Amino acid sequence: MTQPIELDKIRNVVNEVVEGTPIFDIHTHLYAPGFDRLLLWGVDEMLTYHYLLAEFFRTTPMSYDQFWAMDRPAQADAVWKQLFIERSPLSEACRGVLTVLAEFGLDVSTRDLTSFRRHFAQQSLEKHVETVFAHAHIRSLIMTNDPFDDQERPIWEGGWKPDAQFQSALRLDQLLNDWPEAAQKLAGWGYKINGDLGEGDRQAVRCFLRNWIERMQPRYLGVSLPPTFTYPDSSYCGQIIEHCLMPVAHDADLPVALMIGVRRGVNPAMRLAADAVGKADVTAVDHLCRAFPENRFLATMLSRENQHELCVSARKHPNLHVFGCWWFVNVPSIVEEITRERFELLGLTYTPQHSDARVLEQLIYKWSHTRTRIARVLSDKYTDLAHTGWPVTREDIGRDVEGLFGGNFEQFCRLPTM
Ligand code: FIX
Ligand code: ZN
Repeated sequence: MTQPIELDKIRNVVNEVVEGTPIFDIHTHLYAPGFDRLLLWGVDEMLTYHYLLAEFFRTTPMSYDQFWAMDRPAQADAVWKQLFIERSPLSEACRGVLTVLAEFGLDVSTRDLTSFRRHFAQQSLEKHVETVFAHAHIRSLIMTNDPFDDQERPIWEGGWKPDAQFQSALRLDQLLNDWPEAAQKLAGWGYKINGDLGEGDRQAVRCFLRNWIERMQPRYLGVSLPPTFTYPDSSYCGQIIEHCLMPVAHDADLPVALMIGVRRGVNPAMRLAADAVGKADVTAVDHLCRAFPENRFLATMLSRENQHELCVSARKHPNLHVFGCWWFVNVPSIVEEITRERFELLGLTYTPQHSDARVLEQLIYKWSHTRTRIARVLSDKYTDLAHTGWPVTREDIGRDVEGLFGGNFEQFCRLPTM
């Protein structure tokens, strides 16, 4: 065994290891450059991220229609003026934009959006992707891939294949949350569906899932669910889970990612920024893990109030892997609280964070802000450990952080670990 770290050096070593360990980002909304316009990047996209728009609409007399009628640069100008010039940009989403600009060496004290735009206009996309991965210190990421998305589907049908850097996840929101609409689409694509979700329809849905698993080679099958989600349940969603999703995921040896607690479209005029949060019933997760012990589940919940119960569920079910501080709980104060709670209840058997990045450069701020919080909590935990006389070594910290930053997920998914 190597030398234990002295108590007063633990914080420095944890910071170094957390900074120096590459990350496998297991849930994003980014696309590989081969997806063309679907990959969003640049300062105008960052400024019009839906997290910022929800804040912008609180500050402007402009109507939703007026805002949506403008082109992207004009929208970004409006957001910059309201959120960065007229008031200090101290929300987490605003600070994120500044973290990114500063990381590229741009002088944010100039407040000169035109010069920031010039920097991004000079980049070539392929090279820029590499630069962003290097700055964020990411080794791979997982996209969110939706066969029901009319822009995305043709790219897969054209033969696009995931690679080590941009991996895939098969997203099934429409199938599970809106069966009547999904049934019509499946029928339109040639599946034999009559809409009653009888055995014929179930067979067709299983066939659809197997076809897309074959095509996308996903790391997991994922779905976001409302706070009212419950299981067992005689609803279409409950039936599809039981008769289609579980058997197919089991046979393909793929985990199912449950993202629970989103109330979609609370203010539809805000478009992507329209969604809100609700406290869900964690017993649904318990029931699934118990009813399908041969299946594996990844789970994240949107409500702060659900986090503790989810940890307790994971203690009861080895086939449940908790991940990420999702969306509204991805703010420093709550990340710190949740991460502390998870270390205390689950030790090192979970994945603390995913980025949920929608714009390429957001990888930089989402991970730099997260690293700071994780390092702070981990330092406290190793210090407590050292106080008992347990020898804390750099090797042990390195091993643990590799697990937290992707290794635990790879092991849970039975992927080859890096
Ligand atoms: O459902 C999801 O995967 C959510 O993360 C998104 O719908 C949401 O819009 C988002 O970007 C949150 O970070
Ligand atoms: Zn997401």
